[in-house]
Amino acid sequence: MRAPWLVLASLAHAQDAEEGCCSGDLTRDAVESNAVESCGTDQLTRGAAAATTTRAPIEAQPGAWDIAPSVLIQPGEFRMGTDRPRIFVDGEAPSRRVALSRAFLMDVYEATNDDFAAFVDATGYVTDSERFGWSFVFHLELSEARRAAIDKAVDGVEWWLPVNGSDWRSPQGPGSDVFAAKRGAHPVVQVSWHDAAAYCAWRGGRLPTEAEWEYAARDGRSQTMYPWGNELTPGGGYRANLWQGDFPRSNTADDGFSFAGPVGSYAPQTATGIHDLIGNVWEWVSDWWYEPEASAHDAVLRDPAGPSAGDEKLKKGGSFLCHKSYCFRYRSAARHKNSPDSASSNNGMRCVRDAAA
Ligand SMILES: [Ca+2]
Repeated sequence: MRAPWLVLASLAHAQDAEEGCCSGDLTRDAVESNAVESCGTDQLTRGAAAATTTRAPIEAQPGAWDIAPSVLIQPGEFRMGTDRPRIFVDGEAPSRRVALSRAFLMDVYEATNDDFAAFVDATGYVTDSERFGWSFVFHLELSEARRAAIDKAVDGVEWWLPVNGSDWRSPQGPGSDVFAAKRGAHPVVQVSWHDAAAYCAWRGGRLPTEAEWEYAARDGRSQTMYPWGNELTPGGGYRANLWQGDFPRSNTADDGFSFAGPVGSYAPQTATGIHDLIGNVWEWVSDWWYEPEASAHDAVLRDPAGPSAGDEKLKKGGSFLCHKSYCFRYRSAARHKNSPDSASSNNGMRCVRDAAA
């Protein structure tokens, strides 16, 4: 049975971690070693035991781009990042001038279970979570009996539990089939960066760079906190699926959803008509993790795409687990990371495509 001290420890950690995070730090190794002390899901990596088999390249399927609607984003300049970082260690600062030279199409919605099923049906693709045989699930998404049967956790983020049999089709493990539960319009989760990149390649697109993602999210308002402005709930209305209540134990779900909800459940977050950039699920972007150079503040960076190699991939937007008390990462400038084979029940993606393609 799951020891109560683990729950108590997690709550104490949450209260102490003003700059903490809700969906980084999840590594496969962390579960086995039980020795990682930082927070969030970038501890949720999987280790090197599996998923080392080389996959066949994914071919773009003609017409697959059009299985989901997209909008045209025109090229332009903006200030990326912020000079008022809320989580300094995440490399939110400094702001820097960025120019994007090419127009691109961006998915209006996060990729859904229905979308991902079309990809799997066409290619027979096997995700990293299926190869490993398990993935990470937020504790409240499981029944008390299921939680009690799991005797492993990650130090500091004990609300993330390794669940055998959890994958994109059954994000909370056996018995949680998304199609049986009519969750086809929910964002696909339990997908690694590898899986996300493969899906976008099949669509004839790619993952956005961090710069493209943030440019689309800023929507011409160069330094606002959120895509729609500086107020989280303008006029009292919710614009994103986040966490209300006392993380990680009590979620009042005032925004309508305790966990991930159907894509497009709120009004578009940008004038271009894009939904759920902030909240619902984290979105992988193509860049390897890096921290911006201070010297880049006044230089114009053209089409930045991050370093050529690394150990962890960037993700943007925050998720339904984000709360200001613990994971204030539901902002346009916020960023976080995970190993490219990690997957969790609050991480998905959306794709882009060069407009000229
Ligand atoms: Ca919510």
